[in-house]
Amino acid sequence: MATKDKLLELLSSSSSHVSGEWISQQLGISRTAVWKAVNRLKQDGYAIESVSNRGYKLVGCSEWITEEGVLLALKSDDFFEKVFVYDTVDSTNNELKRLHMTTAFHSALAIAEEQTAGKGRRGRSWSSVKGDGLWMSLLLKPEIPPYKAPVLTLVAGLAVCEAIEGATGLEAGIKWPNDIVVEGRKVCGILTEMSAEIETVNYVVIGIGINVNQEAFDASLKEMAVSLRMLTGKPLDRMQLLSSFTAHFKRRYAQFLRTKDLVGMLDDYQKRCINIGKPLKILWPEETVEGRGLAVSPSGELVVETDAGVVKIASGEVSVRGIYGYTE
Ligand code: BT5
Repeated sequence: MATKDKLLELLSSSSSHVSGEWISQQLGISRTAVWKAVNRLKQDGYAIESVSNRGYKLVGCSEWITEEGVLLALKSDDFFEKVFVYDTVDSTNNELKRLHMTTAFHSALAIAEEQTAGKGRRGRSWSSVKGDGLWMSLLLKPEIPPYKAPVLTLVAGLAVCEAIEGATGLEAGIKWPNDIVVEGRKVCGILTEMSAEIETVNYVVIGIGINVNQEAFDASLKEMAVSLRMLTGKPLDRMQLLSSFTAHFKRRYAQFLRTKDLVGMLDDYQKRCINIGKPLKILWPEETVEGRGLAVSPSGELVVETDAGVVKIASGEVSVRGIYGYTE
């Protein structure tokens, strides 16, 4: 670990000032080396207060996503075998799939400050401006048949809601299957892709885009999109949100692996699912069917009551009345 990373760990574990003398003893380096490491962290965007006779204190996290910051947020555990941090990348989903072709790993996290070709579902694009969001992908290798992979979108969605609520106190809902919605607008989208054989999954890539610190959206998105900052009126520490998301995700993923479905989290999921109890439209390629959301099944399907009876849908587009301008 580089000296500045060790220093960051020391400073983050202390709530008061720590003296240069003490740091130099802990790290086994000279006072000048401490001073240099402090300056490197400041260059990385960390706010460090220095007070004569008292020493140094970390008063603000980096505005930018750095590898040290990400590792610190992940609390140095080994859930992810590899962690990749980018300034700019086309899409963190694409990048993880490319990396996996050349180096095999069991699990990985890729996170970028900016995506130049962020992807939504069915060829749609995902706006991922520099510095304002958490644009990240998780590569995992669950031992499940391919038809169960879409459930991971739901598992990740639940963890995103829990992280948002913990960090902001805002009530976050899930518009099945892949939108996280706060106050009627989309704050996060999830895109799960996979590589599979007929009977087994090689890997899944769960791509998650959370709007954190945007102050506004351009005309094409402003009716539908919102950021946490726009909702709370203040900027949010993205690394804290990442830390909280990974903690929730790990717990929910372990629950999923036990039964390979939503059984262990079904009540929590359904409480957050905004499709339930609402008039909605199922947008199938050949027709649009109106109905009312009844439930989400343990295997992750949306159960809808329609004029023709109750149907279960496993994937697809659903509009919910009252959300994103669908009002008629
Ligand atoms: C999604 O698709 O919502 C999945 C988005 C996944 C993005 C992540 S970011 C990290 C990883 N790397 C990637 O390349 N992708 C993943 P879908 O349900 O198809 O919604 C796409 C639609 O959402 C667009 O057509 C826009 O209408 C809208 N949209 C685009 N950018 C948005 C944003 N930043 N916030 C809210 N809505 C947005």
